[in-house]
Amino acid sequence: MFKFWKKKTKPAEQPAEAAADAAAAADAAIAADSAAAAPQLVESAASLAVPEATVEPTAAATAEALPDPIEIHPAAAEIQPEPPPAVGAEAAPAAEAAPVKRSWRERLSGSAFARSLGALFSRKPKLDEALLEELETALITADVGISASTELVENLRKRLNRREFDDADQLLAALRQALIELVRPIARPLVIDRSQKPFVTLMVGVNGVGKTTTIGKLARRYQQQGYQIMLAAGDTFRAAAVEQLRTWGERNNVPVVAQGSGSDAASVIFDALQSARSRGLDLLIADTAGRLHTQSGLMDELGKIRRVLAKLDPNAPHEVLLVIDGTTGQNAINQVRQFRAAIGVTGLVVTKLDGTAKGGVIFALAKEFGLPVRYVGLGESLDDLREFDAAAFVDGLLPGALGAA
Ligand SMILES: Nc1nc2c(ncn2[C@@H]2O[C@H](COP(=O)(O)OP(=O)(O)O)[C@@H](O)[C@H]2O)c(=O)[nH]1
Ligand SMILES: [Mg+2]
Repeated sequence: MFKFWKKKTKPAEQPAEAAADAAAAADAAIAADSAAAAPQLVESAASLAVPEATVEPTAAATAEALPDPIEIHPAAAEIQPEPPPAVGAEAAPAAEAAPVKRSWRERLSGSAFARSLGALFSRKPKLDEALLEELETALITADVGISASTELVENLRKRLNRREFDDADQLLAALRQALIELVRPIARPLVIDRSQKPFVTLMVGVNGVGKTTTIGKLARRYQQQGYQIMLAAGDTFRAAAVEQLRTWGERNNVPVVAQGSGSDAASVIFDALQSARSRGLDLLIADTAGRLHTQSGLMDELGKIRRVLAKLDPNAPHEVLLVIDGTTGQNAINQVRQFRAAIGVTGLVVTKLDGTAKGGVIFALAKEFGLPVRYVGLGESLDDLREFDAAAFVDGLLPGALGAA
């Protein structure tokens, strides 16, 4: 289980964080643009492999008003991420290599979707209009959205009227098929284009959706697949966010490019791209802030990140992953609209589908946008970030007897 995001901010970081808040209030992230023109990197890397190179970043923390002093670990330039320890599997199969991996059903069975459909079909309902209405209500209240729910049920109604179903189980099987067809087009995994080096992925999304956690999981996943990775701490609003990523990088032997909180996100990410490129790394994953998504400040910042990256690589970012919290319901639709307009979105990660999520939001997103869902979060551990699998997902939500019956 990842603990790194829970790490407490060091007392020494507080002034920087307070400054960051003030800066945020003044929307100084943009204004600080010119001040950050000659950015200085703090990199935390390879501290596990090369202990003597470790330098406590306390000097940086006390620098307050000034940009952080340069602190580059001597070893950082020579980082050769170790081949994955015991995980021998290459490429795609590595994702499936976890020994004890909980099933999609185990993870999704607590959702409102699974519970209400389970209750509905377990009482062997009669095939009639009342069943269809109950089904429609269950889908809508499970976040499937009015439009997708209505269409799904309307199709079932037509087939019912054509007497295609002998019993409720057959109707359920037809629903299963329709749900899979709805999400299959968006089950498109992220393919890393090896010709783009480094392949730049930006993580965007509102606060608390799971961006930083997901970066940790993705970095591990790709590291295990043999990619050389760098992270950029582009959520500069909060000292804790920078620290979270930095600590994680130290533990996992992944270089992290960071500046103090309150610095300019675009320049942090720009520097990271330059650095990753000069070292010939494969992947750069950049964190971004999630605050103020309803205001222009953050959206302007994201637009600027894109413009600045394009100066180094006209194709960067190669992937913009919008992270959506699976428990947000229909507000997810607004979030996609806003982030799409601000920076463009090439893929989604839907987190927290375990626990209190109602489960249906992916169907609503599929119907509304058709954007690929690259990954889903089914829990907090590394193995719980899965490539989105349409059939496994739908079967995790529907009553279990289906296949067996
Ligand atoms: N249950 C569950 N919790 C998650 C998942 N992904 C992230 N979280 C939790 O969501 C919280 C916020 O995550 P964080 O990465 O800090 O969000 P950020 O603000 O977008 O960077 C943390 O407590 C994570 O453990 C998931 O798939 N399932
Ligand atoms: Mg974060």
